[in-house]
Amino acid sequence: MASMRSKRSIFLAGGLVGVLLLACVCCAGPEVTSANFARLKDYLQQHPDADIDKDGVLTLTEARRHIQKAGQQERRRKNPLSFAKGSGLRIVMTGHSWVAPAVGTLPKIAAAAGLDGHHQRPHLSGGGSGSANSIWLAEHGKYPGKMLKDILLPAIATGKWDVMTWGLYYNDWPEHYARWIDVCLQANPDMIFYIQDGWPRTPGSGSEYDFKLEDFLAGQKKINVSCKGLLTALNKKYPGKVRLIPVGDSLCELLKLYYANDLPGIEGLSKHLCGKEHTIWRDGGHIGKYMNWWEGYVYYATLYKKSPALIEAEFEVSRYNAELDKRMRQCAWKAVVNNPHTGITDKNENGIADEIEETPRKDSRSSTAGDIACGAT
Ligand SMILES: [Ca+2]
Ligand SMILES: [Ca+2]
Repeated sequence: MASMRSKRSIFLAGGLVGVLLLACVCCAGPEVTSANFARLKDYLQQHPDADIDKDGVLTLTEARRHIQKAGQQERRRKNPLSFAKGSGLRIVMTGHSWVAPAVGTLPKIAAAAGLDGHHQRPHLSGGGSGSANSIWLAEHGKYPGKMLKDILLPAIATGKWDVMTWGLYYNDWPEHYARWIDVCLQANPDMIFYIQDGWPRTPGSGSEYDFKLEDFLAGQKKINVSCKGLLTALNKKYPGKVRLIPVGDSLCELLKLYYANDLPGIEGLSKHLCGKEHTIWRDGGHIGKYMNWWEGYVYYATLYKKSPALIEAEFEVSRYNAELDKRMRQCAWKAVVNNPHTGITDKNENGIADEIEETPRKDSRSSTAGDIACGAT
């Protein structure tokens, strides 16, 4: 109950500051303080510690700082800065709306795989505000129009995180990733880094029948060229440290099946074009219903170096269509083992990355992994 009151207080205070900021922008009058604004006066009475210089007057700057601090404390109470090492990975994550689906499903997939101690600490934000550069600025209170939001940096400083991930975005250059990497490696030299790439999208309008598989594959080819340049530059500076989460290649594997009429349960390319519910995309860019599981599988396959086809568990998507789920898992692993920037191979095709097998055996093919030809070619 006390927590609810506290959250409500923070919420109301946040609204209060928003109103005040607007007032300050609109009016070139005297400084707004508790001496001339009743709501600030009320806030000071409720939170006497907000008066930083103890002069008995609460300024707008003091109120903002107090609200920021209360927000940080609330976030840290809910999300500890560090965890003991288990069999799972401890992952700090940035990204945007194309990253968010996997952030939601990966913990459930990891738990179903029997991993304990899988922890995620995401700092996501929509569109360009979710880029590696933007999240860095937000964590330092330098993102235009946004309050300081230091979610990841205090956690990274504990040195108890294993992996950091980002979602590829326009105008993120190697130096934008490098400053994150430097901070991470200083705290934990064993950390490994992953960039989730993008995928091709449909035009905003038109008929689905106008789009050809070759067009999507050509779009992905361009994305792969960009990724190659980025990863090459970063691995030159941090040898073997920066890898790819190849969602783009994997989505193309799903598209190949779709165009081969072998993607059960998927009714169309994009909901905004065909009006159907179960589609690859919902608006031509963001992925459709249940595709969040597919993206989580790609993350799992890359980070844990195992095929999600080896997990004996049902999820929401498998209950919708078990065959679709099976193909999603296969397409995740296929892209991961075939993309050179993941660092993963599976020569004996048993669904376990060769690098984590103690004694990889040739020709010991698993019955559960690799038994679907994922893709038309
Ligand atoms: Ca004061
Ligand atoms: Ca293997």
